[in-house]
Amino acid sequence: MSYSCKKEEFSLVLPDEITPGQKYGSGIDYVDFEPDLNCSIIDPWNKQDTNINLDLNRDGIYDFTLKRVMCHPVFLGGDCDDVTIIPLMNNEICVRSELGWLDTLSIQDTIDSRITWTNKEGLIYSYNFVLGGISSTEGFWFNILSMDDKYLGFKIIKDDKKYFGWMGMYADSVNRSIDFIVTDYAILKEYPE
Ligand SMILES: [Ca+2]
Repeated sequence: MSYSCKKEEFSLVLPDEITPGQKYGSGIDYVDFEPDLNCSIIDPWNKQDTNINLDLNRDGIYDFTLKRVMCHPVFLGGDCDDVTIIPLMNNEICVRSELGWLDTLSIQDTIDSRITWTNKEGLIYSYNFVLGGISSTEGFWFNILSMDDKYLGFKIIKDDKKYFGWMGMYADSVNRSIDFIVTDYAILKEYPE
């Protein structure tokens, strides 16, 4: 005797690329942050570091951490301020060349397997000033001053599948400091064919 089990046939499709800033289309999950995210240090006299954990595919597991660390204001040797993004688990971010600086992507670019990925901490902004010495500013984002202009590329790896995505970010000058505002994001998802 043989049994046959009739299974309902439907297959899921996962796109293998996304355009920076793309909000609509099959397999696109778009989220507008309300309010926007700002990894800023409110009171550097009291606390010199802060971070924001992000669960972008909303599965209850953090995917990336935005991090900021400053020198204590009383530190007389100079001034420092670092903003980075840390991929968690096996996730990755798009960087430009060997610098490890987070890349600024625009709508002409394509986020897919061919761009440069790393699962190491990526630099968004680094400012250093040594009293009586030289100041240095690093990163590609501090002069991105308008919204909906540049995007960071990310990749979440789950169950051996790659879910590409982007986040919109811009720099906002506040007094002598710079805030990095994350406005929205989109991530690929599987959808029925
Ligand atoms: Ca997650």
